[in-house]
Amino acid sequence: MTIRIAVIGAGIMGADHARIVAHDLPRATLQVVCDTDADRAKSVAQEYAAVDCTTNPEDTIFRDDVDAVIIASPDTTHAPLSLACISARKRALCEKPLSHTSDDCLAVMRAEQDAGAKFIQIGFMRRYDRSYIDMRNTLASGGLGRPLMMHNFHRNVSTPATSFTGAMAITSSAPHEFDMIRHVLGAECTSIAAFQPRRSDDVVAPVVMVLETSDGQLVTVEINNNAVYGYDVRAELVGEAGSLSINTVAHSRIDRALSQFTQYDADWRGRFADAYRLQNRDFVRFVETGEFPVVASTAWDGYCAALIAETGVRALATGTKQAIDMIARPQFYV
Ligand code: ISE
Repeated sequence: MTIRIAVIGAGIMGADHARIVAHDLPRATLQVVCDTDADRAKSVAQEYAAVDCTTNPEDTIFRDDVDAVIIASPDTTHAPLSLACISARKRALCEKPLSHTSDDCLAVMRAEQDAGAKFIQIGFMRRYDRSYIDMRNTLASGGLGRPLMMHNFHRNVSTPATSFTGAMAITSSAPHEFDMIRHVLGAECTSIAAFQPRRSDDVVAPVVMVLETSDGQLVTVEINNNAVYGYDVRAELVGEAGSLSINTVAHSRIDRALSQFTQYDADWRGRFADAYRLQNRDFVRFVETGEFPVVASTAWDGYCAALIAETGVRALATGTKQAIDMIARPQFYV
C-alpha cells in the first residue's frame, strides 16, 4: 500500500518535505500540497508532481485520499493542526516546535491519550543525525565516563524573518538543542538562565543559555541567528573520562593558493539532509505499522521542549534563573 501524504505549508520546510516525499520515500506518494497562499501551493505541487494542491489545511487533513500529513506550516498552527489530525485519526509528522506554549502541547497529549494511540511524531530530526547518534552511543557505552557538561552552538546565517527576536530564537531554534540535551543525556532540564550580548546593529543578538539537569549536569546553548559566515551546528559532550565533539560536516575541501578551506551549508536542509530523509522514512513506517518509531520524538518530547523554551523566555525577560516545573511523565508516554 502506498501512503498518500499531504504536506501542509509550502514554505522552506514544506517544500523540502515535499521534495523528500516525492524523491526519497519509495512507499509514499505526494498527494496534496496545501498552503493558504494558493500560488505557493501550486508552485510546490507542480515542482514535485503532487496529485493536487489546496489552500484549506483542515479540509485537506480530512480528505479520503490523504492517509498521513506532514505539518510544515507556521509554528502557531502546529498544535491546532495536530489536534485536527488526531480527530481525523491520521498520523502526522509535525515540524518542531509542537507549540511555543506548553499548554498547547498538553492539549495534544490529552487528545492522543483520549484517542488511545499516538498520532503525532515531532520533527526533531537531529535524533537521526549520525554525529548526535555517535555522541549518544559513545556516552551510553561508557566511553566518556560520567557526563559533566554539554556545550551547544546553533548558528544560522541570518534570521528567517525581519522581526525575529531573542525570544523567538529560544522558542523556534533552540528546541532542537532542548530535545537533544534530553535525548543524549537521558535527563530532564531543571533550570535555565538566558543572556544576550549587545550588537552594534539592529538584528537579533545571540542568546546564550545555561541549563541544569536532573542528573547534575551543566549545559550551555548558544543560538546565533545572524552568524553570517555559515550554517554551523556544533556540540561537545564532556565526561569525566573524555569528550566527544560533533564535527561540522564538510563533503569537500578546497586547496588553492597556499591555503585550504571547506564550505558551510547555507542552512539546515543541507547539513541535516540525511537526518530528514531517515526521519521521514521512519514516519512512513509509523503510518504503515502504527508502531511509534523508537528514535522519534513524541508529543511528550514536544511538551518538554516547549516548557524549557517558555521558561527560557521568562529567564531572558527577567534576567534571573528560572526553575523548569514539569508535569509528571504520563505512563502513556513512558
Ligand atoms: C529552523 O526552523 C529549523 O528547524 C532549523 O533546523 C534550525 O537550525 C533553524 O534555526 C530554525 O529556524
